[in-house]
Amino acid sequence: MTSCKTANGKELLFVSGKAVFDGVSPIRGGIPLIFPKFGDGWGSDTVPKSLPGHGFARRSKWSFDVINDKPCFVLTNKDLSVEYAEAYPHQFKLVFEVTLSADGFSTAMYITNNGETAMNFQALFHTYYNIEAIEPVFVTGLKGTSFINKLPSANWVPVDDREKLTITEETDAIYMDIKAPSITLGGISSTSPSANVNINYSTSDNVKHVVVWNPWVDKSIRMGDFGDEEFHKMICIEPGHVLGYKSLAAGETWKMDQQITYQA
Ligand code: TA6
Repeated sequence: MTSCKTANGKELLFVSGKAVFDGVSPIRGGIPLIFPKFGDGWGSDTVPKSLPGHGFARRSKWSFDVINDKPCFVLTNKDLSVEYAEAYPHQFKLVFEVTLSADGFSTAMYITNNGETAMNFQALFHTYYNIEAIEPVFVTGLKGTSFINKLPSANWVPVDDREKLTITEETDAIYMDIKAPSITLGGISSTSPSANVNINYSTSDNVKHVVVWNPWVDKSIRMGDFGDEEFHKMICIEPGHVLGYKSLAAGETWKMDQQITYQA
């Protein structure tokens, strides 16, 4: 999903001007669907290291379908390349749904284990939000939440005590067990200072992990499919299950969803 405009024409999602649309490379922007792996480490050791970073779902061709009268996109293990199927030998079905509303949208992903044994995975919506400038942007709803700071030079910060998280350097943090009912992204519009995007999300087992990411200067330069200055125009707020892994029993389905509401 690479674009969603509100009824008054506000584009909520960011896509890099250098994004690649060759059908195999991950698209730099929109909502990359992350499965079965987010990253190595942090308890994800049972998810094969041979899989590419952020897994194969965002690199695979999904098919359109209508299930229970709802349009959706489907990916199963039968759709995988030999390489990915060998690296992740499970029978699974992913169903991705988008529901539009006048002031936003929601996305849901249903992950079903169609095999005979338990299936371990991580899953996340890697949502890129469109902003006018990074300086005024802030995120609320993370206060009181522990987070892992993924940057090599950083240390573990036990709890974030900031009412408003602002971005003044490369930011790559995995927040655990979000306490607030929703996360709010503010400062996104110079013409409408009170405008914000409200992000509410849930999972079947109510796990609440959220990654906040902005590559800032140096990482932007290192990313070939991202403009050197585009860190001014985006921030990722990514809900999912990425600390440790989810173990899904045979025949079970796990749901992850996010509701995005634009408030002018
Ligand atoms: O979600 C944050 C993150 O894991 C960052 O560490 C950064 O690597 C970003 O994802 C982009 O990853 P990608 O594989 O899309 O280049």
